[in-house]
Amino acid sequence: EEKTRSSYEQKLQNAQHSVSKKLLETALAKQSNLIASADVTTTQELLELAEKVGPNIIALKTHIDIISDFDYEKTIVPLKALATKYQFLLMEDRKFADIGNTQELQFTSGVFKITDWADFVTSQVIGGFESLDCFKNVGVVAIIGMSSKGTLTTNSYREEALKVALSHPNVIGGVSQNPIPEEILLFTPGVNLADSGDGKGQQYNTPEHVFKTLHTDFIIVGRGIYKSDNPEQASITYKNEGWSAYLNSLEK
Ligand code: BMP
Repeated sequence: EEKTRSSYEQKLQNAQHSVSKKLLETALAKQSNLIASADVTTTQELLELAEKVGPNIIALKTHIDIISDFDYEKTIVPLKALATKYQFLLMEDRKFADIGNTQELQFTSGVFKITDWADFVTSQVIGGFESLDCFKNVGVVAIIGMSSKGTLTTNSYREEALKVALSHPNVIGGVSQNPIPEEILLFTPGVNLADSGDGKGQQYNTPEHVFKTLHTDFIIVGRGIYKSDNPEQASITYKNEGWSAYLNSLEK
């Protein structure tokens, strides 16, 4: 007998962290489990994409260090305004992977000052439990397993990574291509309706597949949206596909 998943309402009742609550509330309010990955390289492209997809997403995932003309006032201030206008969260996919002290500096200093604007960040857990202590004011999404071919996140690595993630109060979720315990939220990148890979190691699944087999909570879509001829329409398609795949995964 196949195990059923918990609904967003059930997860919201059990959520401890303010960012988990905000994500689940936003998902329910917008009937969306879509996170758009904004892997564009200029401020203008970033803001234009946020404006187009904002109404349909629960979070915008950034790689802020690929923005070639980054400027806090011109990039972050208007991005935050769009996040407020369209009610989405900002997820900085920094994938911290160092000792706690260095991560703290990378999080708070430099030009990006991630701590000032990100609602939640991604981090490797390879630095151990205490390396995550510095992310006090945000939620952390721990990298448990990667979507790329040949990744070193083996079964035994994932098991150990999960122990860190599940025990740390700053962790709200995990990135994985495998099911994880329901205490934390599951974020799944590598989602695309048209392609099975990108020729650079990325491996894609459909929304239907990841909700049915992984019981994921949130899908992360990059090129499927921002490379599309019509990103706004593509965000609606992924939003609708993701939501109906979620509803289907509740029945069993
Ligand atoms: P795309 O849909 O264009 O392949 O983009 C996927 C996004 O998710 C990228 O920003 C990538 O950095 C991120 N990602 C991933 O693809 N696999 C992982 O295991 C973890 C990620 O954060």
